[in-house]
Amino acid sequence: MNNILVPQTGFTGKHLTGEKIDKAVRKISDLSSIFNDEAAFAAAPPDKIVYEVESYLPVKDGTTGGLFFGITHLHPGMVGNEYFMTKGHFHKLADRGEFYWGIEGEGMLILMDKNRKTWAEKMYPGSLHYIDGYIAHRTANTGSGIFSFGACWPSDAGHDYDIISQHGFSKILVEENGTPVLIDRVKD
Ligand code: S6P
Ligand code: ZN
Repeated sequence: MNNILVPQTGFTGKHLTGEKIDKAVRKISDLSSIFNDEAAFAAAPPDKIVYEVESYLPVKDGTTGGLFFGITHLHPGMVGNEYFMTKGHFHKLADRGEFYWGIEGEGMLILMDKNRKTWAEKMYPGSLHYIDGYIAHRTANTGSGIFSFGACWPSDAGHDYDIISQHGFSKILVEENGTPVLIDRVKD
């Protein structure tokens, strides 16, 4: 025994391999109250996959001082004029930050502070994004192929989905004349 170990988990650049990988799939039917256009949401195929998340969770959820590492793959598509997007969340321990980085395809990181001020950053292969604590975050696929990005966050951060599922972000990302634009969300 020479104390040189072979890692049991790998990162191919786009996918995670090996042990302790958690996989989650989110379909249209899992995303009620996320999209603004309720009629378009009701007409969308419920079994269509919107995004998949692979996460390497080397320590127990809630552990102070540990880190989690994940890759999200957002499929291309629209609900009405809104791009396919993730649910979005604040962290349960609200001061916990996170890194995101673009791997493949084109997307947008949509951010909102506690005062409901919303802005967005373009994501593309090689883009790097620091998400400060107390900032809600969600991503949207603005391209025509798969949009994949990486994430690294503290293992005690947790996820608070309730505020977003009840009140949304104050702005939504829609396609206008083939271009993504962030507009005020007016619920009819
Ligand atoms: C976790 C990190 C990502 C998201 C993933 C799906 O803190 O931000 O791994 O979980 O992109 O988004 P959501 O909003 O459905 O968790
Ligand atoms: Zn997060």
